[in-house]
Amino acid sequence: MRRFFDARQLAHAPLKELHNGGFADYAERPSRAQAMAAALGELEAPTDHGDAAIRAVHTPAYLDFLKTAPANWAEAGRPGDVMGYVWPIVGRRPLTLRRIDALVGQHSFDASTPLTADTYDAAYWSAQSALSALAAVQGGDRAAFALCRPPGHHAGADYLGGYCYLNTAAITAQTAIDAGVGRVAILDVDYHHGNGTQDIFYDRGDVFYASLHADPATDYPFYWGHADERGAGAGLGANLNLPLPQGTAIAGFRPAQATALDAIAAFRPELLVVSFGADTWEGDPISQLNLATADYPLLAADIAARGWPTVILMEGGYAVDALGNNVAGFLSGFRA
Ligand code: Q9C
Ligand code: ZN
Repeated sequence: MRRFFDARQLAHAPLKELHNGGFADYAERPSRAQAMAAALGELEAPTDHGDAAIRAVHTPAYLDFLKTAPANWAEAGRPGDVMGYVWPIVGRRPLTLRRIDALVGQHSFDASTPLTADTYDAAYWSAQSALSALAAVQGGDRAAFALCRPPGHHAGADYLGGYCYLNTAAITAQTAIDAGVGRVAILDVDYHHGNGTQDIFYDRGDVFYASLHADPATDYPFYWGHADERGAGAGLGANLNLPLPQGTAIAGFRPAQATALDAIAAFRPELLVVSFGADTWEGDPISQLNLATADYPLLAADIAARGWPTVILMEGGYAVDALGNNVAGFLSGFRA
């Protein structure tokens, strides 16, 4: 299986995030990618596909914000990385504001996703890795992997959050649709609900989103991912959330994944995009599911058995020492 990664993805390195009432070292750190790269061996540099695919998903105002916020923040005398500290509550009237402090609140939903001068470039190359994996599959490969970092599934059309800036899964799915693929399914098996991906395709019938994740009644991102969110308009029925209780192990996870795969099969996708997170692992420092390293090849084999051309994109996973084995295991199961 071809695997894509660009060294420019490493430059994004925020210092701290707000975590449980204090500032903690940023969990989505460059060493994650280095650990995965060490375990996976040779990785291919992506082709630069340009930014049309990024602009097909994200709004012009948001992309402008991502590119200009770090300089505007510094100019306003704000030390450190760009991070929101005031947000418009739901229902607040739309306002056109220029002040950087207000803009960051309008384009984010948490205080754990700082923006640095290197962020846009790293996220751009993360998206190019995803697009290169898509190109491999469109070229006839059965499956391909992109070591996306920063991750993407929490980013919406006009907002960042959850360590995510550009939604790589959405960019991949939309690019396939624009190339003439009729139906794309996204299977999200990261620990967290992929709120950004859900939002982007919520009223669309051509992209099916299915997610397994810790119940948002107890877990981030709280405001999305509940079982009664089933899509809207033309997308009604094309969104499937399967929240799992904290502590769920393979005995609960595997049948839930089968439920998601059955729903995807009924949709008859021409392409599958997998948002893969290894933060479902039992030792993950910020998560509460109980998958073992040996479970990942099995879960991947269950997906592979369905036979759909598949683009696998990296999302979360924060136990840096275990990450390489968990990701390599998942990919090995897919090959089987
Ligand atoms: N105190 C991904 O896995 N932090 N993002 C939660 C809990 C945000 C995870 C704070 C977790 C985001 C891609
Ligand atoms: Zn996650």
